[in-house]
Amino acid sequence: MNARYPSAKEIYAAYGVDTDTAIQKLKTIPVSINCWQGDDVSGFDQDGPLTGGIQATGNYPGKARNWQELMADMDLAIALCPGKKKLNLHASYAILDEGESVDRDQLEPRHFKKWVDYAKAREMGIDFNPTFFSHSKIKDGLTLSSPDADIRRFWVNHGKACIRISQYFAEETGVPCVMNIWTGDGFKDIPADRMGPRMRYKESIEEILSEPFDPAKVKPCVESKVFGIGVESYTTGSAEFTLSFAATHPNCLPLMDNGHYHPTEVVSDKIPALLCFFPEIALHITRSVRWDSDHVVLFDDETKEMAKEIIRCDALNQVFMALDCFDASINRVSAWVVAFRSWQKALLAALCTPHDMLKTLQDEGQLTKLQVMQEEMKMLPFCDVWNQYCLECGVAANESWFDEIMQYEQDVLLKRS
Ligand SMILES: [Mn+2]
Repeated sequence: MNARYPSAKEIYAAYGVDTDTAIQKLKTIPVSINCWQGDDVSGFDQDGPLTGGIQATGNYPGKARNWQELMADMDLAIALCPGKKKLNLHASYAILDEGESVDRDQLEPRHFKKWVDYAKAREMGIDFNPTFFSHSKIKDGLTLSSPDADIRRFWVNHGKACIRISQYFAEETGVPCVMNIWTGDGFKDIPADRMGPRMRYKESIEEILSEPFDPAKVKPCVESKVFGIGVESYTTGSAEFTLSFAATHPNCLPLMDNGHYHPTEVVSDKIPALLCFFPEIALHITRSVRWDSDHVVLFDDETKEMAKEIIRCDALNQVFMALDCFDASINRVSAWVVAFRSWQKALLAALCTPHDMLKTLQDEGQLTKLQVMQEEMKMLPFCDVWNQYCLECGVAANESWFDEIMQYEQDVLLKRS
């Protein structure tokens, strides 16, 4: 046991917080790790640039160039993080045989068997994402909302293929698969028709969801966005569009990416708003700096506040959590680790907050004392609880994990040219 833990436990207990329970609880909460942090969202099925309004900036050496390297890098990241993990894949990470060529509308479960084997060996479930970007069949920046019926057909078929693959993931791993639909569809400049693309988008998603699936196993989501690079004036899948779609389509969840809103909007406030209406919601946890920049998640105020809302609302069984950040300017394995550990810290801090006491102060109108207590909670010895959690999970609590990353960089990453 961490020498300072008993004292920290006692201090928290005085506020009615059982840190042992918090630690045990956190070990059971799955958080999805996005595979695309390892290769700057390149995927394995094309060599072109990243399109669809997203961008990975930086050119740090050592990017994974194939599935073997990506899995090896992810293994190191996983080993350095406490807590329960889930794997988050994009369809562009299908693993084809040597010389095999399969377009995205023809993908089958067998193209993901190696990922299933990988996940099962590590006792992870799998989340999935059809890939509606970085592909030649994006016409004038549009996929599911294109006026071209052939283009829409291709992408609808891709979505349907992904439903079948998601069902396969759930059946193989025994864990429900969250399947997120996001497209970068939109316009750089002022459109002449805003509703037309949205009506086509609506019909296309409905067609994708007409593919049979077990809603207990496959959780389709729709993710909104405010704008993208080169898609500044209009986004087909806006916040209002996706939220309304999810609200009116059973078995479809809203997914909120906290980089996909106006900079002064906060997802921490949207979580409880949506939980008033949706039995289940999904999150992409990221950090946007002035735009949807997908910076590495940190243990910062809004990250903490998002975790607090999930715990406060007693919604751990209702909120599917996935990281969605990617930074090509720093060591990519370290980026994975910092992001995952930051969200773990946020969850643990939330689990160690005396929510009932604070809620009572609010309900009794003791708002001055509420402010005092909220500030006081920031000074509790959280670090000692974190250390104990990491100790129990068999990972380093302090920055010493970084030594392993640096060793790996020397031994492996820098040898990739
Ligand atoms: Mn996202």
